[in-house]
Amino acid sequence: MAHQTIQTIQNIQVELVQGDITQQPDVSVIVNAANAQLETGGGVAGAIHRAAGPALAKECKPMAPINPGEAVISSGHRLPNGHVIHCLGPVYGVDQPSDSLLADCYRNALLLADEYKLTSIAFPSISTGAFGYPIKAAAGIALDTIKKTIPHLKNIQKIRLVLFDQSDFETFKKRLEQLED
Ligand code: AR6
Repeated sequence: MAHQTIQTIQNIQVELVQGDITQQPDVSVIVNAANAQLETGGGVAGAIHRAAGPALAKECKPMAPINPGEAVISSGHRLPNGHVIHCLGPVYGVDQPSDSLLADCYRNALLLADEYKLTSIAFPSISTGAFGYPIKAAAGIALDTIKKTIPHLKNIQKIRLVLFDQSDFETFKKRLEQLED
């Protein structure tokens, strides 16, 4: 892996990697930056549905629509991961308050994975593509929420953030370093 950084918070490993969310075979569940209808879309959702195959959209259909901040779980189908957690991020400046709705995504996904007794999870950067959330603010919310949720987790041992672009990876890395203070 080209770029990777690891920090341990209360015995849980928090990792940042630059890469593709569909190429994380060593985690139990990956998170989808979904649309409300849980359909194939662009970006992360397109990549996940393509890799999982059409059975994923079929399984998700009865769970749709979901609301901003909500998380629902499905199986992983042809993905190397057993499960996918689908989160609807806020459209920046439209779904309000965007900051707490984005925090809800990370918290709800972590608590849902933990409830399913899953031990490792990988997130993309939710809302920072088509939904327009500024990356620096989104990185702060993602990492702060992960840190605040960690004391409530019983089963998860590893939390990975997968950043597609090198500049997004660097932004998250700076924010993670600030968390150590
Ligand atoms: N792996 C990891 N990160 C990725 C990948 C990938 N394969 N592809 C893109 N990213 P987006 P959103 C990054 O647009 O903003 C969809 O069409 C990307 O660089 O996937 O929550 C859905 O159907 C960006 O930083 O999610 C929804 O309608 C981040 O992932 C809508 O877009 C999120 O980009 C959701 O928008």
